[in-house]
Amino acid sequence: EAGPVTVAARPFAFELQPGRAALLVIDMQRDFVEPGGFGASLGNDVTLLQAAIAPTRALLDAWRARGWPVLHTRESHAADLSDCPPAKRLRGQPALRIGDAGPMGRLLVRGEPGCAIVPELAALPGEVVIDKPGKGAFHATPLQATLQALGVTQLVVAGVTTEVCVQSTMREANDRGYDCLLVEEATASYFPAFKAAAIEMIVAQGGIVGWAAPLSAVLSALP
Ligand code: TIU
Repeated sequence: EAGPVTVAARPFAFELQPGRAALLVIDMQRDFVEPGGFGASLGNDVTLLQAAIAPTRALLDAWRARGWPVLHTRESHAADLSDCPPAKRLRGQPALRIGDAGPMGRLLVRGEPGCAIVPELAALPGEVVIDKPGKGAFHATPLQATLQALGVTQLVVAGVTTEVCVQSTMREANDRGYDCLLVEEATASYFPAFKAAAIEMIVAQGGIVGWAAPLSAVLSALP
């Protein structure tokens, strides 16, 4: 592979290593992005998340064209909910709970229509899909072993929602020694102010969690 390339990022340049930098697309599932799913059941305006689809697709196209590693995650549970802590399922007073049947099937249950990644971003054969019962993608998943097997040391991160599963995953990855770059247009939140704040939290203090950059800075840097 070629040597590192420099992405103009905050808080300072990100030295992206071709072939070592995986694209990690977090939870771009119908259950978060479309009406009638888990995100809507919590009272959220899901249309706010749809802006992340096209920029994430641009990253996928770039990674796929170069043959670089792509991984997707899905927040999901087994049909018997054995991997869903009662504290998660019973929290609050949502319209529907995890495992309840909605218009896209049972919320956040593997194999149900709503659990699928949105069609624009669906995984291609050979791409890794990690089913994760938590918000962070390392908790109770094979993600760490998978990244090690691929020789990945850096994560370029997209997906939803910025301050929940994306930030949790970036913090977990940071603690495991990965350099993480969040692509700003390729992530979204039900709370735009939380998205902005999460990005600031990540890059503050000399990149205490990682880096952030606009999509154009990433795409224009790729060899
Ligand atoms: N509710 C919310 O903002 N997010 C989640 O529940 N999961 C993810 O972020 N994927």
